[in-house]
Amino acid sequence: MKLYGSYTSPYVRRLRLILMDVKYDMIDAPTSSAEGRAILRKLNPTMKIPMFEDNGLVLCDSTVIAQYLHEKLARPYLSIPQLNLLKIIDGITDSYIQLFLLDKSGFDTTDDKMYFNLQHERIERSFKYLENVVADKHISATEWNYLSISLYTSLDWVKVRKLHDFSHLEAIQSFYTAVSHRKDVKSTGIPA
Ligand SMILES: N[C@@H](CCC(=O)N[C@@H](CS)C(=O)NCC(=O)O)C(=O)O
Repeated sequence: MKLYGSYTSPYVRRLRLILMDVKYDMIDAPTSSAEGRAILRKLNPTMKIPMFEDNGLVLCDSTVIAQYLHEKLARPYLSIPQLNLLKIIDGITDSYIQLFLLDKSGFDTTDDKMYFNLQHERIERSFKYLENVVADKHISATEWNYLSISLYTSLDWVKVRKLHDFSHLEAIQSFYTAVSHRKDVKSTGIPA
């Protein structure tokens, strides 16, 4: 099994966390480097990470890769309502990835422009929604599964990149603090 990605990507980190006790090869292929892009170009038309390869099967989306791995490792995957929550977490993550790339491309993403406003509204509404979900314990630090892993990796990415301050959201902040102490979370931390 080969996982292609970077050590900074929140999507790749989710898979690194579910593969903690499994033998696999991690291939460093960041989308921001020419070398990384050359590796991805050979197999992955989306040119996004994570990408995963096993016995000639190439998968290029974290949700699909996670489903494949849970089936292969005979672990229970997420229910439909949990997958829906995962997509709300992904909504925030994807919007911030877009804003991050736009910012790196020289745009001022705080400008009052339709595209930027759409991302900001999605992010704000999704954070408020997830605050209630976490307060109601539908995602919890004590239930370590692909959903809690995904929420944590996205929260940590937006925090480390200084993209979003969620400290006023009590349930999310407590979840984040509790999970931060985990050994596997520490060992997969985003490099400075
Ligand atoms: N839906 C994809 C999203 C993956 C994604 O956006 N990855 C980012 C890195 S965290 C990426 O490859 N960005 C490069 C680009 O958008 O060109 C998944 O869940 O795997």
